[in-house]
Amino acid sequence: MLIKIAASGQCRESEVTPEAAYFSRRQVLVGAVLSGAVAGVPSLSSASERYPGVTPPPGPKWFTDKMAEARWEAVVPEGEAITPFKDASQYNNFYEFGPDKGDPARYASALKVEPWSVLIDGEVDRPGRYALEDLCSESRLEERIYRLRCVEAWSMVIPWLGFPLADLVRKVQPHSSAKFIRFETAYRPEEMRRTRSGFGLIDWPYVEGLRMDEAVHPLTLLAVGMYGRTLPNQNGAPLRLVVPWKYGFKSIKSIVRISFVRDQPATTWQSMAPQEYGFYANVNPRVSHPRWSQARERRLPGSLFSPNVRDTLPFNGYGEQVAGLYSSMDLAKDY
Ligand SMILES: Nc1nc2c(c(=O)[nH]1)N[C@H]1C(S)=C(S)[C@@H](COP(=O)(O)O)O[C@H]1N2
Ligand SMILES: [Mo]
Repeated sequence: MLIKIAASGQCRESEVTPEAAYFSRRQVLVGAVLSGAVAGVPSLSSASERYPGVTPPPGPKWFTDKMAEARWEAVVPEGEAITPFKDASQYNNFYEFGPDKGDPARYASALKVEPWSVLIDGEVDRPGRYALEDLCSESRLEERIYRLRCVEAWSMVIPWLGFPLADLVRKVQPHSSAKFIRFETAYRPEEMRRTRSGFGLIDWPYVEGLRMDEAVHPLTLLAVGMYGRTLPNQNGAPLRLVVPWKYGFKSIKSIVRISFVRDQPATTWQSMAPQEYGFYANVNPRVSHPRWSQARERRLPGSLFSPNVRDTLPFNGYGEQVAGLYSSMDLAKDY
């Protein structure tokens, strides 16, 4: 995968910074990586010029302010088309609003996303309840165009707007005893219609987790927007995780709690069906789901007559950047 880094839509050779070098090499220490930002070239085109047809709703002031200095196209997968906004925002998995792909778009507007705060707890120096704008106050928004591969064998290419999870980790200062991060989605039965029924399979709230080295990897993003606007509710507003080399279920939506913990947390899908969904959930064409192959995927949008099927890549195409995190593991066992 080739990755282009630019401060604006125009990617000039001179703007390809050491970050680009990072992404083409295997091992570089985290922290040095994305902090050396491209010099402040003003972004020339507005979000609406980039994504014609996407009408940004009025975002909160902190978001608008940050957009003025967003770094566009910080990561771009070479030669792949961005999925139309319509598909990315109408074909969703967000089980709190129902099991059908159209349910989140239909029902997630009931979720009240402003104001929003996140509880930071566990093994950290600076625990507390943070307003969302305070959590990202020191971070610059970046646009990351990532492949998203669902465990159900469909995929999209989505332009996220967010900041590295590593920024947040640095801000709250975990202790060395914190080996994993546990994330929790809001659980609000009044606003999330599917969580009201007593017979759902899922034990709410939705929970996900990452090992600390995965969490601080520079590709790991906390997204607050997509397609040059705030996140639609159905995509996990106002704050969701994006881990592009893992199956989509790791990318937990509408986060209200981030806990720094000693032990590997019990996560929603892994707890529900451990023989089908692992904690690591790295995209792996060689490890089949017990009920279907993971070797190929349907890139959306497609149609019955043109299903747009392609080979699934190890680590969803991000192996060069992340395979080193797993060098001592058997990924057929730790799937
Ligand atoms: N809280 C929560 N987060 C979630 C889910 C969910 O049901 N609830 N579904 C996951 C799955 S299976 C996928 S594929 C992605 C889908 O993200 P998208 O709808 O923004 O494309 O969200 C993930 N995050
Ligand atoms: Mo998924």
